[in-house]
Amino acid sequence: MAYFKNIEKIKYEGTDTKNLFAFRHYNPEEEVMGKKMKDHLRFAIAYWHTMTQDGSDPFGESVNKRSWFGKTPMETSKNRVNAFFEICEKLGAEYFCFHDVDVAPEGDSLEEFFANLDEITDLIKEKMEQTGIKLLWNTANMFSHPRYVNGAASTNNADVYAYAAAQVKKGLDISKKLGGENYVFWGGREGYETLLNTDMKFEQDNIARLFKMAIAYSEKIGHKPQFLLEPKPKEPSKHQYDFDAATTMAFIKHYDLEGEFKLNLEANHATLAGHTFEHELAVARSYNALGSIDANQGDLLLGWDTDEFPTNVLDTTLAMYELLENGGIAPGGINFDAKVRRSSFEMEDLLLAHIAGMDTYARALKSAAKLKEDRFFDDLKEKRYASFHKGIGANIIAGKENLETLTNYALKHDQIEMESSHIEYVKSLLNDYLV
Ligand code: XUL
Ligand code: CO
Repeated sequence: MAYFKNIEKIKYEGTDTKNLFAFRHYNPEEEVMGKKMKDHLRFAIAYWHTMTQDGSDPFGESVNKRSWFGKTPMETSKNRVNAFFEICEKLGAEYFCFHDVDVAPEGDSLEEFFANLDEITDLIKEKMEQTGIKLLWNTANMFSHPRYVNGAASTNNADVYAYAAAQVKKGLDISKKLGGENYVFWGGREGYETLLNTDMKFEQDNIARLFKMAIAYSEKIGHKPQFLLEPKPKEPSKHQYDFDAATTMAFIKHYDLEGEFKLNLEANHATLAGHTFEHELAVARSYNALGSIDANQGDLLLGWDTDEFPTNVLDTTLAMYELLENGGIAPGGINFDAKVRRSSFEMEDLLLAHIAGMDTYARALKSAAKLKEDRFFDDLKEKRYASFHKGIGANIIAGKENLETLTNYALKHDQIEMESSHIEYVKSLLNDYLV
């Protein structure tokens, strides 16, 4: 059964089209800098927002109209698989991402949950084979159920820790079964509410222990996806341990996980941490740890995670520039961790929202490629740091100077000529690059 009967596969029609269900900028086969747009962008659809979000909020009940509800939770889950792959195919998205609980009901016991997962992932596997759509990453939801009130790997309760470990093991088994290219850990409740009753070091040691068990198990089963940690500063925890890219890198380095883990960075999490998205991407890139991205945007007037579809061309261009500088994002991708607004409650809004996000990233790719080809930022930075390319600056970089030699130099050159950045002019020129 088709869920979007009246909507054909979305095609590129250019900016003159009046067709709502068409790409205006995303042309998958078009080459940008010698590579197909689809291979630069590696778009992935998020199962949770697309299939399970109902549009409810703390002040109102669900509003989303969805036609995949069956008579039992398992029937609904099966219907969702069919609807989900129809969405991915219609959008031409080649990847997808999911949490264990998104795809199968938890039932009354862990054994039942695992059995449900086996049945549903068999169906997903079939769909993947039919369509050629691939698994970018999966993850275990270790934050929604009441057992996780005090965290999963950071819990005070060893039985909860064991339950979380079982979910991770199953997640890796599923990753192997479906050929997952990455595996994500987002520490939803790995953090604390108050330090009054919290041993921060003990909890972080335990988190690292679980990660090491995951590495050991993936080696044992001969399937090693790229492991990714996803930073977020707060929500649901008041303070989350993986606050931002820099904090998460400190954790990775402290526990000798470098090389094993990279980062999955999300735009809205960056802004919640008080950073721009490009800042987070640049930090990760400086550690050679830029793994994948969760594409969305927040509302800067609100202090929570609104997970909106990305539509800001400047922000996404600066993000895409970081991805190009990184030499691409593979084996990661661009996953739309984004949900439709409450007022967009029709089924077709799921397609329209993704089209908007994909078109925005396509514009960003074209803009970023032009910036790179023109050496816009390269020239700017080269000029800005020019004093380190010659004379005393070059000597500093070469390690030839010390505090005494620099003091002798400074005494003779204390009337320093400074240069203006003309940054307003730079920002105005940058606007010319936005497609
Ligand atoms: C929550 C969030 C998660 C992770 C995966 O803010 O971003 O959906 O991406 O658990
Ligand atoms: Co995310």
